[in-house]
Amino acid sequence: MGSNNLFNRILLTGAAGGLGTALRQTLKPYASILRLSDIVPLKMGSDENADGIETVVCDLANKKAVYDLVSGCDAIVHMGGVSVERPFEEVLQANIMGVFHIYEAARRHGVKRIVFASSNHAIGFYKQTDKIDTRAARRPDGYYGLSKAYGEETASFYHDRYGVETVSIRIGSCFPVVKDRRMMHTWISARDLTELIRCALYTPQVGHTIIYGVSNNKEVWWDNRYASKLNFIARDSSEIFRTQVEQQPEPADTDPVSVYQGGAFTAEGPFEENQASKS
Ligand code: NAI
Ligand code: 15L
Repeated sequence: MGSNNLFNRILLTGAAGGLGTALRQTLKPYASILRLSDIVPLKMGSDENADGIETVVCDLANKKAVYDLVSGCDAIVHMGGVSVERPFEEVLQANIMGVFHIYEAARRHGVKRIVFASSNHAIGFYKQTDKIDTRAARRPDGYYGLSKAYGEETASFYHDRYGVETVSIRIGSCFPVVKDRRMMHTWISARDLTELIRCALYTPQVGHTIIYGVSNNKEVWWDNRYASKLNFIARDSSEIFRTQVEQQPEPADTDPVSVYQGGAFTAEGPFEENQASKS
């Protein structure tokens, strides 16, 4: 599909979330219809244009519901799911079963292109002194990171076996502002993420391509040379936040937030007490 062609219908999952709320306006120009979905009801803001927008409440853990959700779509931007470290059973339903249901539905409905919101937590146990490319072995930093590793491998399998193409974006930290020192390295602006998703939707023959979703920050840990075919050019940089971030107290050198690329996620869990109280 050329860059001027509209998709007929793009499905955006996780549309009620932080990124989904931003993306549902910025992705609209790329489709005649944007189908927004989330497990929670979607409320359109008073400043949002609802023309060409459909909304569907759907639990990604429900295979039949996801099959129906994907019907009539020709591309999927899969943002939905648990987005932080949580007990494995929660991650299993939303992220692992959820990804499987999305890919099965894509295969059965003939969807040819998926953009998968992977995460830096698929490689979070690399040290902040490491510089890695997208071929480095995964080092997930928790159940959440494991689910993103599973998502990337599912994308690879569905391409090899069924020809469904995916760009897996290992998103760094996409928030309106940089919150801490680590994010000076990992931050991506919503504008750069939108542009990266545009590249991921329109670049021909991506097969399964992994790319780090990061802005043009001064010091990055990630090398995107193997994703150069996407022609993604980041325009923003975390430098504008440096002065305010450096006013924060400096964490100890041994603190996980200073040691690992995944920061505090590497020390979350394992949730045994929470699990015991639930069962
Ligand atoms: P978020 O937590 O704000 O949004 C996720 C959305 O998924 C929520 O609206 C939630 O209701 C929905 N969801 C959860 N379980 C679901 C289920 N079973 N069925 C259907 N919907 C379900 O997260 P955010 O920040 O918007 O992230 C979006 C995606 O990007 C996530 O997949 C996250 O893992 C990924 N990501 C985000 C990063 C960031 O910096 N914001 C960094 C790396 C990855
Ligand atoms: C993620 O994967 C999370 O979804 C997001 O909430 C942030 O924690 C981000 O990674 C990060 O590493 O900053």
